[in-house]
Amino acid sequence: MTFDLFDALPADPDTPPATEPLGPGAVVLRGFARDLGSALLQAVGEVSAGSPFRHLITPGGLRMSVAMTNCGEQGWVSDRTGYRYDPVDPDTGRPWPAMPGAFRQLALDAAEAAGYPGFAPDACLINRYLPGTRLSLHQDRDELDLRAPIVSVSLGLPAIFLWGGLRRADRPSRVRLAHGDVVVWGGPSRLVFHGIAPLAAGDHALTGSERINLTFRKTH
Ligand code: MD3
Ligand code: FE
Repeated sequence: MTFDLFDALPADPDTPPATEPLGPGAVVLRGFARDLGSALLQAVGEVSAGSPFRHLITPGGLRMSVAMTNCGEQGWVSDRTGYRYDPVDPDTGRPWPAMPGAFRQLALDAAEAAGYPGFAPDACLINRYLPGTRLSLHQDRDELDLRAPIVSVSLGLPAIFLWGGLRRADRPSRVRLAHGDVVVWGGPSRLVFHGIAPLAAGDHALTGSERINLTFRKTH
């Protein structure tokens, strides 16, 4: 066993990305998607050309602050009647754009790196944040198979992720998610309450004033 001063230096940008356990079944893969950032963002542009970003209405009648679109066989939507996965974009009347191959491969690779081999998502929800946009504490439980993990990819401006517990009242901890960070949530962490604090203003080289988040899910 050796220890020297190099151990105290900041990580070389070329070293493999670190994996940080976040909780039972949940890991942060720091920078896992960093090199893919511009290709992923270009694909987001193509998806949103077919199914534009929109502010969904919650069952309670509130307009969501985050703008959303989807790609893949299923898309998450909300309206006055409730939340659901739908194979058709209600705004265009057409199926959601196909999931780009680079998205599918990244989700598979990240899930495997986190210990969930063979992840085959049928939905990718794309969230767009501008300064001030927030996502209040919620659980994701509209998916039929809660054994599959969710893979999330952060692009553009950094955000503070709020990570609570299994009860809404559990006080959340705060985790900074930056461009290229990938988080895999499975096992006992799949049903934790979580959210995003209001986005701070900034200027990112690839997205300007935006944060984009991809969440890959197996819904059926
Ligand atoms: C933990 N999105 O779309 S991604 C969501 O950054 C959502 O846009 C946030 O929460 C965002 O539902 C957070 C991280 C995330 C996604 C789903 C989870 C964490 C999760 C599901 C269960 C537990
Ligand atoms: Fe969520």
